[in-house]
Amino acid sequence: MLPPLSEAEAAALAARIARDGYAILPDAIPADFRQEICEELERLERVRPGGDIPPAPFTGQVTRRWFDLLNDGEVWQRVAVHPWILQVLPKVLGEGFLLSTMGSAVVGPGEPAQPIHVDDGVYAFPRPHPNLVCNTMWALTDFTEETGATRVVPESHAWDHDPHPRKRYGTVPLLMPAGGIAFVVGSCFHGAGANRSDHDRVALTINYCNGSMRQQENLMLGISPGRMMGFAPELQDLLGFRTCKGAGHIFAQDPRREMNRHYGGSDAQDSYLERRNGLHAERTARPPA
Ligand SMILES: O=C(O)CCC(=O)C(=O)O
Repeated sequence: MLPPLSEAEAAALAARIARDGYAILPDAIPADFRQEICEELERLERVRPGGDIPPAPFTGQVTRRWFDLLNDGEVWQRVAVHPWILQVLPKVLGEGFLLSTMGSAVVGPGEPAQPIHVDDGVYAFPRPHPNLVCNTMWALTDFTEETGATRVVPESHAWDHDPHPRKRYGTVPLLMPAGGIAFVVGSCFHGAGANRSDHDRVALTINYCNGSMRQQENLMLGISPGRMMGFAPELQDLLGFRTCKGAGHIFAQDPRREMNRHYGGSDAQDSYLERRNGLHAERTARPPA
């Protein structure tokens, strides 16, 4: 069990994120929690081998990305509500922020560097703008130059343009031993580094957004309702059971009440959740050229 950050620690971290566009929080994932997550990733490799998307230049040729994780093992419910992240993000994204997307980023040996990009490009708003997105990169193995630590362009979050695909930027690596979590705001230029080691760089990318923005992964439609009703209230809030400045209502109220009326008592055992693993090969087949 992690003791809470002090208010001063949380404020200092938020100030660094505001200044640089990113900040590292070391020793944020206790060893037993890390072990549980790694075992769950091994289980996913067995049931949905190679990750949930086919190899591609941007997302990686030998990088395994699993999504829709809240429909998988229970451990993901605890990942989403990491207490230190929940302490820091109100200072970055404002109250009422939402979980936006959860994915793994298991970068295999030999993977070249990912193109430098921003995570809030999905909104296509003119820059600079208030923080819409904050990613949290979870280092489950050491993030080093050799293993392909995420690379960021310091202070780029304040720039008035998105990265140019062919331009080379001055990047720095987010070096952290396994167990660290790095916060990277959505407008900060960044990308996974090249993995020149002989082993996987195992990471999660757990991404949150301002509470009035659409979530990047369609969590509201994707998560089985019966299952969602069993989640902790703070996770339900992150999924949209609470309105943010009036956005996201049902009958002009927080959705929690209507969700309980509609789905309270629903069966958490949704047979589709097993069938979806069986659809893996179909889902990840490369489209015909
Ligand atoms: O894996 C990383 O280091 C960065 C991942 C990332 O930026 C992305 O997939 O959008």
